[in-house]
Amino acid sequence: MPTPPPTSPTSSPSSSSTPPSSTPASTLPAASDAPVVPRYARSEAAFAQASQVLPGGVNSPVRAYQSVGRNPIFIARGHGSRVTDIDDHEYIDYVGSYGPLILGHAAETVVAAVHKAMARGASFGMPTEAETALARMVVDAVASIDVVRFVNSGTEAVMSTIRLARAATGKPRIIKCVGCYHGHTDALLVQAGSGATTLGVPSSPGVPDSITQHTALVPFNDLAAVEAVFAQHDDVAAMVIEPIAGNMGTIPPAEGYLQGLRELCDKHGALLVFDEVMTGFRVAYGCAQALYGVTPDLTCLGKIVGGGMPCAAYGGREDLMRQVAPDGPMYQAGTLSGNPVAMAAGLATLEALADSDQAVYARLEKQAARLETGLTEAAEASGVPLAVQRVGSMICPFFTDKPVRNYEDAISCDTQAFAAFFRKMLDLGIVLPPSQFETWFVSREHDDVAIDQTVSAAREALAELA
Ligand code: KE4
Repeated sequence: MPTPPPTSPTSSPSSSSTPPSSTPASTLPAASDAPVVPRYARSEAAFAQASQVLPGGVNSPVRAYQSVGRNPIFIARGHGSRVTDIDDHEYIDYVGSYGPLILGHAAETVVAAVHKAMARGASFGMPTEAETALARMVVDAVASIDVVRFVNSGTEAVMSTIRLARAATGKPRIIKCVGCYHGHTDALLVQAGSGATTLGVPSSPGVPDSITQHTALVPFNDLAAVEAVFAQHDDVAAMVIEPIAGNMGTIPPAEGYLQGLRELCDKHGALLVFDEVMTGFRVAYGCAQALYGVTPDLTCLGKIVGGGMPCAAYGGREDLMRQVAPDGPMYQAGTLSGNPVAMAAGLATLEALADSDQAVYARLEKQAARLETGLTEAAEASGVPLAVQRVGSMICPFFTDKPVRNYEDAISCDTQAFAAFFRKMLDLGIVLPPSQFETWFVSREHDDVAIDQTVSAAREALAELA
C-alpha cells in the first residue's frame, strides 16, 4: 500500500506543505511559466536543470507535460505497478513507458536476465544466439511472421517496413490514417497522433513536400476513403495502420474494418502493414492480428518485444523479408540492432507472457475491465461526460459524451478538462500519460488495490471537475 500522498494542495504555489529540499520552492526557477508547486520541489529544480541542456527538458516531447499545464515529475525508481518521483512521492503508474512494461516495473526475471547479459558484454557487432532465440519466439507467436529483423525503435521498424514495401512493389505511395502515429519517420509525420497532435504539430516542419507527396491520408475506421485513394492512384505500395489506434487515445477498429482493408489491399495489389509497436503482445500473445483474425503482409513490433530496452522489429511473409539485405537488395542496418542485452529483456518478457498460457492476458483483461467499470461509474456519479474506451489492457477515458471513432472525434474532446483531471490525479498519487491523445496501460502488477485506489482518486478528481 503506497504511503498516502500528503494532503496535497491544488497546483497553486501557495501550498503549505514544506518542500523536502532546503531551497524555498518559491525561489525555484520554473522552467516554463507553469506554477512551481512545493510538493514537487526537487522535480521542479531538476526540470529547470534539464531544460538548460535538453529541448523542452526532455528526450521525447510528450513527457514535457506542456499540454497539462504544469512541469513534469522526475522519476527516481519504479517497481511493479508503481513509480516514485525524486520528491519521494509514490504513484500508481499508467504510463508504463507507453507500453513496454506489461510485466510492471523492474520485473525480477527481466532485471536478472539483463544483468546476466550485460556482464557478458553489451554488444559485439557480431551475431549472438540470443537474437535467434527471440526471433524464433516472435515467429512462433505471430502467424503472419515467417522472418523478422530486429531494430532499435518503433520508428526504425516502421521506416524500414515502408522502404521494404516500396522496394517489393516498386510503388511509392503509402496510405496512413489521420491521427495514427508510426514514430517520427518523415513519410508518416503527417497528421500524426500522439505527441505530434498533443503539441499541435501533427505535420512537422522540416519534412519536404517531396517526401510526403506520396503519403495519402484517410480517416481511421473509414473504408470508403481508402477505396477512394485506390480509385485515384494505382501506385499504392502499402496501407500502414495501427490495428487498434492507440495514439489518439484508444480507438478500436470498427466491425469489419480491418478485414475490409485486407480485401482492398489484395484487390489493388498493395501490402497491408500492421503497426503493432503498441498492440504487439499487448492485447494478445499473437498480437492484434490474432485478436481480430486479420493477416497483414508485414508487421512492425516494438515496446513489449524489448521488455523496456531499446528494441523493435519488423517481419512478415518470407518472400518479402528475403528482400532485406543481405539476403536481398533492400538495405537496412544498425549498430545495436539485436544487441544481447535488449534480446535478454525481450526473451524474459515474452517467456513470462508465453509460459503463462494466456493467464497473464486473462488477468490483464480482468483488471482493466475493473478499471473501466470504476471510471465509468465515477463519471456517472459526477455527471462529467466521459467515454471510456478499452481493448484489453489498453484503455482511455475521453472527455466527451459520445463514442470516439476517429481523429475528428478525438480532437473534439475537452482537453482542458483532461488537463485538470490529470493534475488532480497526480496530486492524488496516480500518474497518467499527460495527454488526452494517449493510451493508459494496465500491467500484470496492477492488482485490485491499485485499481480501486485509482477509481477512488478518479471519483474525487471528477467530482472536483463537475
Ligand atoms: P518509438 O520510435 O517511439 O519506439 O516507436 C514509435 C511508434 C510507432 N508505432 C506506434 C503505434 C507507436 O505507438 C509508437 C510510439 N508510441 C509513443 C506513445 N504514443 C511513444 C511515446 C513517445 O513518443 O515518447
